[in-house]
Amino acid sequence: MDKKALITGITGQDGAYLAEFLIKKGYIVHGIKRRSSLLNTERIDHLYQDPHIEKRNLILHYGDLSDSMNITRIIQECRPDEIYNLGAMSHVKVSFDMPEYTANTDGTGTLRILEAIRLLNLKDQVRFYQASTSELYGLVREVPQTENTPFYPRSPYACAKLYAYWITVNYREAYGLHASNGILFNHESPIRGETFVSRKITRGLSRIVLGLQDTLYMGNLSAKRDWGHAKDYVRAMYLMLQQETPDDYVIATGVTTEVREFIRKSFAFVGIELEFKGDKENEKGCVTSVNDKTFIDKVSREHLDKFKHRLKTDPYVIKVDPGYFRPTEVELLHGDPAKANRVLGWIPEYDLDGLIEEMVDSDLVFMKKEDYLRNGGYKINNYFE
Ligand code: NDP
Ligand code: GDR
Repeated sequence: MDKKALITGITGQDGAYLAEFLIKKGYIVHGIKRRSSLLNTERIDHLYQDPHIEKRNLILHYGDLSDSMNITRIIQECRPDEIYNLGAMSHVKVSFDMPEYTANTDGTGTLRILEAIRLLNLKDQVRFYQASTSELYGLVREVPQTENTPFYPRSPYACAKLYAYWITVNYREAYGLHASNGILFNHESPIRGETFVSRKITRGLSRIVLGLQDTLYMGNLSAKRDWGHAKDYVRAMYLMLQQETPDDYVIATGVTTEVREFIRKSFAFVGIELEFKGDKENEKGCVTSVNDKTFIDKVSREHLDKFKHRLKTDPYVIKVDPGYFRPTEVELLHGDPAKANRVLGWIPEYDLDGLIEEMVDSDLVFMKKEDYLRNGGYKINNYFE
């Protein structure tokens, strides 16, 4: 019999990669999607099958983590072997604006699933994965962070995820549930949400070199993150649920990099050298040189001429807007994945340069399409945020 998995948050970055990964392994994947006024299944469009086909390997259910009856009914109907709880209000900055909703979805939402498993008497049949996060370390107590590093959350998001972490541990200890926490450090990809810093940079850069935008406004350039590729990270989620014994694992690359350096590396992929001048909210990223050949290879000759023309009057492509600062910031994350390496045999395949190159290339393709449409007289979006 085919194994069945249920994924909350299937329409998000990780949900899409995980669904693809599990389908390739022969799973029947059930996913929970939210009702929205616009279609929200773009990331899984290539996996989505006509609902009229009888035998499908991807089945979607309308639902929401704030609705316990709905969650319980979906679990009862699909009786999965594995549940991956990836659904969340996942934006740290936005969680300061929506703390109660974040607690309800990211914290209590996890409890709703665990309770449904218990009430439906499925605790011996279901394995549960909780999407925990390096944000739990917040104001870090040690460097690098391991499974034993104490938590110090710094946002409503992290506080909600702290509850979800511990309720997962509690259901494991109290009821013997096969429940594991993946303490995942930041992971990105070409389908990362547009307002997370990595994607904001690769999209902004693509728009700037194509002349669709002049300046990219950023927040805290000094924050350091341990960035990996989402494809590597969903493999780790799967591996956790294949273990005999449930446990909690740090998933990270072991390398930490400043936001400023992520920006510099991204621009370097299209042949642009940047220098940062000034400090705090007055810091700016200034173009100091352009490698014509790289720029032409990645973008085009026509755009090179326009870009150089623009530099004559304004070489500053990055500026800081304090509106993007967070009331309490997580300045440094740096994970130690030794346990995952040892126990799960998990080793990431991507490094940061490979990740950035894939993201820049993908966003250039997308923005070239936008440029083409604009030149053809069609309306394109501004993508303000
Ligand atoms: P995304 O923001 O890309 O996806 C979040 C998913 O959750 C989307 O499918 C979203 O639906 C869904 N969702 C949001 N609110 C609800 C709700 N109330 N009920 C049901 N579903 C909801 O996040 P990622 O894929 O990047 O992350 C996956 C999980 O991993 C999240 O829990 C995140 O907090 C956690 N995490 C992520 C890390 C990362 O670096 N990416 C690192 C560590 C943890 P919709 O598409 O409709 O918005
Ligand atoms: P994070 O990711 O908060 O770590 O949470 P994000 O990419 O939003 O921020 C990373 C760091 O970059 C700084 N930063 C900016 N961030 C954004 N979004 N926009 C900016 O303009 C900007 N400028 C600087 C931030 O201040 C921060 O220090 C992500 C999410 O996926 C969570 O769900 C997940 O749990 C953690 O990663 C691990």
